[in-house]
Amino acid sequence: MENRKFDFVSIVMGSKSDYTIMKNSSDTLVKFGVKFELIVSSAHRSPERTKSYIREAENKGAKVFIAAAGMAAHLAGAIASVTTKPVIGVPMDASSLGGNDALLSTVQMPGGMPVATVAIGKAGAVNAAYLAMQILALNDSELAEKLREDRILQSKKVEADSREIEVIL
Ligand code: RP5
Repeated sequence: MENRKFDFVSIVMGSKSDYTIMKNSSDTLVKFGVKFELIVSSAHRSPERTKSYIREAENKGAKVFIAAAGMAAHLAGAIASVTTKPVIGVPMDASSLGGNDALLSTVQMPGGMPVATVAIGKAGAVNAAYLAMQILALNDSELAEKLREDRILQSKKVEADSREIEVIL
């Protein structure tokens, strides 16, 4: 059988408990028709599985990795250590520190080992998907056009929302 490769985004979460928030990432990719894989694998609890999955996903055509983790969040950095594909880190609010622990653990990478870190929680999950698509769109004009159209829709929504409640003298 022909071994067909296609570009996709890989979403890795440190725990199933991250899924409620990270569904916002996968839903955003679905909305734009972008293929993705989504798995649970932990930097701490299943380091070997994480490493071997990243290598397999890269071989299958993963072009961007989204890594979501909370607390002492090392998942994005651990993934960055085994691939040169772009890694986007989403800090999860999973402790009494409100996600600030995960934000700092994710963003403070040493030079030469980047993780593009987005906001804590839902906005970060959505933006991770957008950023991943913007990276794919560098080589996909159809996707680039969809992203341009989405910006126009966002602008129109602001105007429509304002019209519903605005007071202008
Ligand atoms: C992190 O610890 C996970 O990414 C999750 O955000 C947090 C708590 O995990 P659970 O104890 O809920 O599995 O590794």
